[in-house]
Amino acid sequence: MAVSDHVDLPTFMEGVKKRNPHQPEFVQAVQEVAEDIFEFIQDNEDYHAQQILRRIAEPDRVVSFRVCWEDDNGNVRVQRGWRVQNNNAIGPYKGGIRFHPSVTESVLKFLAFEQTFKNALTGLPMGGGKGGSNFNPKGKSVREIMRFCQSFMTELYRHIGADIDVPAGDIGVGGREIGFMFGQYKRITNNFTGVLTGKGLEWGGSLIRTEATGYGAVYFLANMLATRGEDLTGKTAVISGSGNVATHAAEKIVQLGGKVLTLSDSGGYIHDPDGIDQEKIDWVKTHKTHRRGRIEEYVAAYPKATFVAGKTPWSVPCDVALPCATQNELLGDDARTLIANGCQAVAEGANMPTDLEGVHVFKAARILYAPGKASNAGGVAVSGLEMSQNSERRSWKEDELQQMLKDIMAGIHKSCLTFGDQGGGYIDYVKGANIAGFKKVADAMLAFGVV
Ligand code: NDP
Ligand code: 2IT
Repeated sequence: MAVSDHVDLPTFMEGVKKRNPHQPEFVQAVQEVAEDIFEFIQDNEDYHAQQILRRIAEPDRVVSFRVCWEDDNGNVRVQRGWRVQNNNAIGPYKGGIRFHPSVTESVLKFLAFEQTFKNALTGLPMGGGKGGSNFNPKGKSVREIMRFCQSFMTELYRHIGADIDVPAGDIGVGGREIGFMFGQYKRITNNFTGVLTGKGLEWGGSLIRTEATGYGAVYFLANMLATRGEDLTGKTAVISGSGNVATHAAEKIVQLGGKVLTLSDSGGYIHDPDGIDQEKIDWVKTHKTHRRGRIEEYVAAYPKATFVAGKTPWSVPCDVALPCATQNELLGDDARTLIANGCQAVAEGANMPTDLEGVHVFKAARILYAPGKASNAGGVAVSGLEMSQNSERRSWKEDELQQMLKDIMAGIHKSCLTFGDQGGGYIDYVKGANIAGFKKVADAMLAFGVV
């Protein structure tokens, strides 16, 4: 009998904590997965003996580097950059780049770990990775952002490649930053290749990549509601964030007949009882993305709305909730409040927005609750399609891509049902997503032996 057979969940987690001191986000992400996987692998000697979960929870490598740049006043600034290559069992490493002052090795390790399962769920051949820097884009000029992106890529380029590791955007990194980084990659390597996704349409990007994460999250939500014979018509939605994912989730909710009540940023949330319609969403997009404004200013443009400083929007009664800002933005008490106010379904647009206590509250209440690795996979899925288009030197039409995105989200939903159906009409989507994602990566790893 393999020694690892005797390791139970608490002992396993003790080891993870010991090996990753001061990395609470990473430990949290591993724990959430391990809780489901331990039960699943109980009877599977191979997964145990080959220590598959232990190996997935140890990144293939973590590259850490210095990023020097000059600000507009000629001051030398020094940031830290990372690329975490978590696992490439089923395809090249793939995952976004985040620029935010809260970025640490722990945050990027948790994101790369989650990405491994998420990418497997899409059905496309992509491994899991994540990168970023503690650089704060807020208040920086466009020239400063360009210089930073160029300096970041001057180190990153040696670790990535179309068949090695393909980064994309995440918090603080959108089309503009991808452009600066792609320009620098091409300048250094003289190689025009699909090394990044989220590119501009003129230089190898894919239609609907910008919309894909938010749209996909709402498609997933609609799939969940359909299991109970419901749809989004007339449903009220509370959404956090006001960036790429939040605004496109809001847009799709409105298109499917729902009413969006809130959006937020790190300063607080706005509540618009009339509903945030397409015209108001367009205002938010321009205001946040192009003018780099704050959500607080929404109330000057739409005076019936109120702004609540320093708070998240979970106390606003709603039918469905979509956390689309950042990790650990929805805590145990918030989950209890949502349920007490009658919320039926939660679909995560962000990565790990619900803390472990909140996850347990949602599970115990048996509501429709989708973890980010299932419901926000639409973004990376269209990134995967962008990679295919680049390899083939072609581009699909918008309606073809819309259909592919819908099909992929429905496929992920089906995988969750396969492994998460608990009987009595309850589907544990966390368990379903964890097991379905794990199984695909684990089976590939078994084929490769001990490497
Ligand atoms: P953006 O940079 O476009 O927007 C981020 C939004 O979240 C902003 O409204 C920002 O507010 C808010 N936010 C960021 N950090 C915090 C914080 N610490 N506290 C409160 N609010 C915060 O990023 P995205 O929309 O792309 O990403 C949002 C989430 O979705 C992230 O968890 C990301 O990992 C996830 N995701 C993104 C995908 C993508 O394709 N872009 C794909 C899958 C998941 P402020 O302006 O004040 O900073
Ligand atoms: O968290 C995510 O899935 C992303 N930020 C998108 C990754 C990608 O490679 O498109």
